[in-house]
This record gives sequence, structure tokens and C-alpha cells, in this order.
Amino acid sequence: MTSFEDDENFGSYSVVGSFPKDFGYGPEDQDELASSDNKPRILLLGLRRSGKSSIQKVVFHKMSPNETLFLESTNKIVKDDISNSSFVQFQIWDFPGQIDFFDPAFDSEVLFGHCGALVFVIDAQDDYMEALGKLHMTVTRAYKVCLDG
Ligand SMILES: Nc1nc2c(ncn2[C@@H]2O[C@H](COP(=O)(O)OP(=O)(O)OP(=O)(O)O)[C@@H](O)[C@H]2O)c(=O)[nH]1
Ligand SMILES: [Mg+2]
Repeated sequence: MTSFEDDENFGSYSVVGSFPKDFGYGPEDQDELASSDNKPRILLLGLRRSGKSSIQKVVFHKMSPNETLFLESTNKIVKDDISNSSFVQFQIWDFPGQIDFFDPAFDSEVLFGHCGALVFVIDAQDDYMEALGKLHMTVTRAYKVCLDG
């Protein structure tokens, strides 16, 4: 059994194994994932190329909007710690657009269970019907987790 005792980031997250494999969370990534401490968590969700990572980079990392043109598609959940002051502390989780809620390996209890807010990004210049369907599915899932929890 792996010991995390030396890892100060390791919290009480024992459910990490239930994340889908395609997110790239192998055993070697467990300590990274386990560092999800008790900070409020904001999830960025939406279809591929809708602008999630761009928003995160422009708003929190002073990236200029033009530079977002060169952002690569996100292929696993990217967590970002925002600690501007002792009062402003939270985590942003930038999701890959192609995330599949129907994948049995997708653990919505883990993802939505500790979520403080969910931002669903829709590209207004795109055909938004697909995005609306996904938004509906996302809210339904998250709401169910909140009710059960
Ligand atoms: N025209 C326009 N393009 C934008 C805007 N925001 C982002 N983009 C561009 O849209 C493309 C996709 O943006 P991303 O931020 O990578 O989208 P994403 O939602 O993170 O995509 P995935 O990681 O694949 O899920 C990039 O080339 C951005 O430069 C915007 O407000 N207007
Ligand atoms: Mg992205």
C-alpha cells in the first residue's frame, strides 16, 4: 500500500480511484487529486471549445484574450488553486468538454458533492441546442447529488 504520509497535500480523499481512467488519473496522480482540500470548488463545464479554459486563463491568470487562441483542448480535469488573499481562496476545476456523464466510471457524487458553484459555458456563436441538452443533464445530475447528499 502506498503511504501518503510524507505528502502534506494529502487530504481525506479516499474516493479518487473512481475517476474515469481517460482523465489521466493513474495511481501516480492520486496525490495531486487528493490535494483537494476544503476550499470551495467552482466547476467549469460546457461543450468542447466553448471557452472554459479561456475564461479561466483570462480572469485568473491575466492572459490576454488573443493568446487564448493557442490554448489546447483540455483532456483531463485541471485544478487551479486561487489564493489571492486569505479571504479569497477557492479552486477552479476546468473540465474537458467531452466529459461523459453516462460513463459508469464518472462519479458525480465525488465531483458535484463538494461543489460550491457550477459555471456552464455556452458559445453563443455555436449551435446551442446541443449545449442546452448537456446543461440540462448537468444540472439534473448536480441537483440529484445535492438532494441525496
Ligand atoms: N470568438 C471567440 N473565441 C473565443 C472566446 N473565448 C475563447 N475563444 C476561442 O475558442 C477556442 C476554444 O477555447 P477553449 O478555452 O480552449 O475552450 P474549452 O471550453 O476550454 O475547450 P475544451 O478544453 O476542449 O473543452 C480558443 O481558440 C479560444 O481562443 C470568445 O469569447 N470569442
Ligand atoms: Mg479547455
